Amino acid sequence: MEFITVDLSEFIGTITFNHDRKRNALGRALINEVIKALNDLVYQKARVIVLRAKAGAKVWSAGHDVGELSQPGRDPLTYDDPLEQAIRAIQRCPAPVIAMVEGSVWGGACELAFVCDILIGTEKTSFTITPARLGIPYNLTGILHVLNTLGMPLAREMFFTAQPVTGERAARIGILNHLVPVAELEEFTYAMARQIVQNSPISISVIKEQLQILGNALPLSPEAFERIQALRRLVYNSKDYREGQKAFLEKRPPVFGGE
Ligand code: YXS
Repeated sequence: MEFITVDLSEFIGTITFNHDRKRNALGRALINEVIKALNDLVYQKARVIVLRAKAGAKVWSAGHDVGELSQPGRDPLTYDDPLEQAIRAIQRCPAPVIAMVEGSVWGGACELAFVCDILIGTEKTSFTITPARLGIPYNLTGILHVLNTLGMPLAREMFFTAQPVTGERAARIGILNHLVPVAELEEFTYAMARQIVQNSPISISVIKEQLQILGNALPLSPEAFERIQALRRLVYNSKDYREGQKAFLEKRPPVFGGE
């Protein structure tokens, strides 16, 4: 594996992001390795999987690889986008996935962390939801995942301001299951993983899937769905979408005109 490392010990799998050069950006190649690792670990009877960055990481993941976002006029977050595939792989994984979040989390990586079953962070953890900073409409399932995790007031604040939420606030409002000192993060996370390993894997996998089905059960009329797709097309056909990516690649603040 080029962009991650994988380990399995005493029924506990570990997937570690290992692409510091791009701050663990979620490009297609890295995502494909994560999905393969999840499948391999389940095949090898892992009963819980820890998803993490390397110890001491300042950035857990910088989110979707901006260089791989679609050209203007095309949907940037389609069903088959690698990030969406990774999100579904975590949701469908029969073993609980614990996000051990050391460092800052950006954009689509926030959603990837939010769909993990348990999130454990430190005072150095932060979450920044960035679509509005890049002129991106985000997508329906992603917004549902964020809404389910944050609730409406915080979801609005994070989407509209694109400002970081600190680990301390994330723990206080329930995004993080636990906030522990950096020095204790690994020990605390793996102690919880060992607790899970002692329980019935078949019971846990069935309860996980029931929670998944109920968590995503929102009625949506075909008309509402079509309206949402039309709204999203407005954004990814906009000049703002072009400007968001251009500004990032030119390492300058974007100048949005709202059209
Ligand atoms: O210039 P070089 O070649 O050295 O590469 C730099 C960055 O360009 C690269 N890099 C990324 N490349 C592609 N996609 C990314 N998301 C990304 N992030 C970083 O990594 C090299 C080192 O970055 P640098 O120098 O900025 O590191 P730093 O330690 O000073 O700052 C770390 C970050 C994470 C604070 C900074 O890299 C950053 O702000 N990255 C962008 C975070 C972001 O806006 N992510 C959202 C991506 S779009 C997304 O996830 C969804 C589509 S959405 O927006 O809808 O949620």
